[in-house]
Amino acid sequence: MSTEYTFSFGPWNIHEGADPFGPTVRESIDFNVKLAEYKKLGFNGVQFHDDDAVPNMNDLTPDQIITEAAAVKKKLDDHGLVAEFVAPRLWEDPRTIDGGYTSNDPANRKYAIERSLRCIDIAKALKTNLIVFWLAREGTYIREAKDSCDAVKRIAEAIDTMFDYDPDIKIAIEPKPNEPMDHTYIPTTGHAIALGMLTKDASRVGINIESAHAILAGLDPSDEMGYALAHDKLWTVHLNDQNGLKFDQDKTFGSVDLRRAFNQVRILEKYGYGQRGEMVGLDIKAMRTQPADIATKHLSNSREIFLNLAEKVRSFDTAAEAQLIAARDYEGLELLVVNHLMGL
Ligand code: GLO
Ligand code: MG
Repeated sequence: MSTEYTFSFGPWNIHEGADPFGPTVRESIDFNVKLAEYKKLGFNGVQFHDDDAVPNMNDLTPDQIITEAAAVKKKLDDHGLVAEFVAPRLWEDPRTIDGGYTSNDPANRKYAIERSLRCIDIAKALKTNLIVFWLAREGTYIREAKDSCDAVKRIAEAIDTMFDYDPDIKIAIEPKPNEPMDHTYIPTTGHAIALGMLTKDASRVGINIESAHAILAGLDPSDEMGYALAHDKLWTVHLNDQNGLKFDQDKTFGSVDLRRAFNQVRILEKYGYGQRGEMVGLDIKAMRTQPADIATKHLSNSREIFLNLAEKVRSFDTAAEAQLIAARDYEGLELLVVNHLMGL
């Protein structure tokens, strides 16, 4: 049975095109207008930061936050959309300059935990139990600034506090090795899964693998996926592409390395990813050069490339593959794959 994939992206993937060296180049699009785009582009799932749902949450009481989030849930229902996950945005507030859970300042650590509990309230109001942890500033610019042993324990303690607060939530860690930090404490899938073992319930800690982040760590995204799948921990993905070791590019899926993308789809297909409700999440930026009226193509194109690659996976000659593997003819296997991708 072929998986019927459902796709998701976050509202930040439709954006104004600013980069560190230049201002915005496209008008801001209202959240409600973005929601109306989802179905047209072929997407059912909405990924959220807590403040995508409740932008002024720092100025509101917990009850007010829940009321606002419930209104967003109503909008999702009106558009026939579902919330896939909510992620606490712990990298913009002045109190998270030096990290959230790993900040050296106890008052700032307290803020990070409070904010995470409000993020859980928002997730519950949006009817999702999945929290994504992109641990943006949980790292250092210089090694001596923090204690790396303490830091990891502090992240685990923060997770425990969240688990105590709500018995149903699960946390999918999105590892990334660098940017904005020089080094982060949870750079890879292996680190993230092992971090789960320091918490009170490892079964509630899983993974969100982003292709570009794995590549930035010098790893192959499909192997990272395989590692997570072996632990039954691949709970969502952030598919995109990345042209080598530079800033996090978030390019259209498959646009740099088609074979690398094929192998990601291949392992997802092989292990039935999506059949238990996991979504094919994208995390992709439009090029800065893209005119505003066509600045959503990166999303629909990535979805199309994913689905076409799923067909390529299904039509791959697995009998020839098995024979070549048995003969240890990996040169032959290489040609089989490349010819298949070339449509030969
Ligand atoms: C940045 C991350 C970021 C997260 C998002 C969800 O490098 O990929 O986009 O995925 O904030 O937590
Ligand atoms: Mg991401």
